[in-house]
Amino acid sequence: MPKTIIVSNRLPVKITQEEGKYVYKSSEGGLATGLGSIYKEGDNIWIGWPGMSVPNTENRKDITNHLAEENMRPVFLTPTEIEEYYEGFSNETLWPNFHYFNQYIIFNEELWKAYQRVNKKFAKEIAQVLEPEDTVWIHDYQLLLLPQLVRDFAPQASIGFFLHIPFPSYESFRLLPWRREILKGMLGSDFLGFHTYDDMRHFLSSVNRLAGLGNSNSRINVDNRKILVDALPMGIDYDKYESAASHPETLSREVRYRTGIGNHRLMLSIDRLDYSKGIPQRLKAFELFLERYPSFREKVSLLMIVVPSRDQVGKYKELKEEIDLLVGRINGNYGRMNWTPIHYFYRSFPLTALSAFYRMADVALVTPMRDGMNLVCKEFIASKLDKRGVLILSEMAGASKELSDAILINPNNIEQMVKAIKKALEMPESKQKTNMETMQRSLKRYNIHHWVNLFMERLSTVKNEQKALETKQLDNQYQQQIVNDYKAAKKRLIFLDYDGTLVGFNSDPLECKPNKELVDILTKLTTDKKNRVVVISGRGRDTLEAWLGSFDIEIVAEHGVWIKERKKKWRTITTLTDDWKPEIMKVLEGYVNRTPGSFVEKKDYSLVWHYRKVETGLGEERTRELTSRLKYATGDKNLKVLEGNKVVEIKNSEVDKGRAAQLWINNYPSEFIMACGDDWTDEDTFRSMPKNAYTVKVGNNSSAANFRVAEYTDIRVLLKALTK
Ligand code: GDG
Repeated sequence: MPKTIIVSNRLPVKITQEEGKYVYKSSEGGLATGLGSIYKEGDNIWIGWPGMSVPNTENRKDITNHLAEENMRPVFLTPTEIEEYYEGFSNETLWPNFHYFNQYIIFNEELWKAYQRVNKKFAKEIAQVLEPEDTVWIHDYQLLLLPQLVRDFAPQASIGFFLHIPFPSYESFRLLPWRREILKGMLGSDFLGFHTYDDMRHFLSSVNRLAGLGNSNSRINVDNRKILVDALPMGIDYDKYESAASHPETLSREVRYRTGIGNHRLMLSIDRLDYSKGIPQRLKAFELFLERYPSFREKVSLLMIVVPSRDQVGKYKELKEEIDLLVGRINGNYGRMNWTPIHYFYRSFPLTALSAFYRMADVALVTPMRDGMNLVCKEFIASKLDKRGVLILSEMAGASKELSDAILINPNNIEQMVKAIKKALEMPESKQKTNMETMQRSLKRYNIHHWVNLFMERLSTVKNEQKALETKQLDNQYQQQIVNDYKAAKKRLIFLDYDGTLVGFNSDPLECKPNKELVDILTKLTTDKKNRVVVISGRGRDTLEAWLGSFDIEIVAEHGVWIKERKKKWRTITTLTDDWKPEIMKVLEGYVNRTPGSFVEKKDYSLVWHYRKVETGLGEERTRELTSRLKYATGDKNLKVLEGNKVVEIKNSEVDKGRAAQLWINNYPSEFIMACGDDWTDEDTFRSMPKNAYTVKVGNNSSAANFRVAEYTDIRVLLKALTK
């Protein structure tokens, strides 16, 4: 039975040493809960670092055995690896870059090398347990290279990747010297999930600019493999937070805390110590609020939990000092005997304590400068059993895309935060309830289990799509099979695309004339009376006539507009009109005016806008605009708009290569049928072929063809083999 392998930097377990013995406590994190339903079943397994350095081999064995009982497998890291790969490259290079704190990035080749080494170490661990049909789900920024490393030794594996932090815009990401290697690592996946659409489009844009790979319908073609990218906001274990809010321990804590804090109204914030969380900005906003609205003094307190993190590292140490100073200043200036403005705790708490805080808070202040998602705001909402309470949420948190009923703020705008605090504290209860209900409904539905199922479903969708598109390499054995069938047949039908299939690409279109080798091949093919050879091309009929007219050959020109059967005259396939051209031409010329490097090609029954020479990205942007504009302009005209390789083509909707090929298939039944082509227009030909036909694709893109070769020269080899 195939298994699922979860991989993350940390295992969902906390190991401590008490009196020389190891004590194991399973982690209560959202991810661990959500994935619990997966990794604890059958042979499934979770691979990761156990969270401490274990130098002794015997101890490692003990830990490995103990964890195996819990379906976990440790990757042991040395103190240097932890320092360089985890604290270094992951947290001092990737973390600031992905959160737009680029001034904090450490660029260091040694740290990058350590990151590569440790990713390889994880890959080795996976290799120990991976079997051909298994699924691998890799998590987060510490393991960006891992998907490709796994792909290298298991080309067929199902590999999913989820990024828990933001993916930065191209302008930020490009700063990293190792940006291409990082993308290559990620593109080893079959499915890549991000929290928000913004993260996903930033990723696609970097892939386009740095790896030169475009996308359509959120799918990218990488090395002959289709991969899927999607926005998949992570949810929380809603039931857990809902039921914790009525747990007796939570209720008794609430009573205790109230005695300490008094009956003041309460605002709550909970974060790990990190510059991305916007803690000083929040404190300044609260200070300004107290200054500006004296009537709220002695009535509202801020309960601020900061969970200790990396406070020996320079930037974090400075941040901690800044927070301490601000809290001291505000409490010193505004505090009274019976009222403390800020209750500040630099420590972590058990779940029931958090739950009591969530219950007590009138307002949650979740104001990060950047956050992949932010689960605290979701937990606050799930804990509000009486539906009272207001969420103030930074628009820089992924969660803001889902929780539009919160008061959304820009954390750089202190004035706006001050107003939001006042608005929240004055919000009528009825309004609080309506907003809370809407958000609760959504979080209940899109909970952590939904997220896990959806991830798995998306991964298997793309795997199925890949299987459906499987195109075999045309090796010697298959080639021989084609040759044998060809020789045995009395009637044969051969469809050949021209550019890219019979000849290579050349920037001078006139250079594409058949050379001596091709003339020889076509002569042999067309002089065999058993053959009907149809060249089926996008080129205009004059050129094709001039180059191929001397052979006993049949021709389809302009992607199926014009056809020329043996010994007959050129004709159009149906009664076509071109009276639509002037109007569409005007639209296209408008785009040529605005887009240097682009031009329009005029054909008898189609117009093509080319943008090969336009600045990368701009052409694609214009294409989106143009195609949506053309949707309206062509709506009543029986035209279709097709996006190709750096072109947009508008043509009569009756016309495509497949329809033209169909005419021969119907009129000239043959025992041997073969079609060769290289681009998206040839896919129509492939799809129109009967089941017993041989279809051969040139190049790496996914295709409906059943065989593939690398270059046009391979087609020549095949055609020579047929006529030998
Ligand atoms: C990443 C992304 C993304 C906090 N203090 C205590 C405590 N917590 C719990 C909270 C919450 C979790 O920690 C923090 O969740 P976040 O979402 O804020 O951030 P991370 O998990 O660190 O980081 C983030 C997330 O991944 C998921 O994809 O949302 O954007 O940075 O669950 O309740 N838990 C306990 N005591 C505490 O004192 N028990």
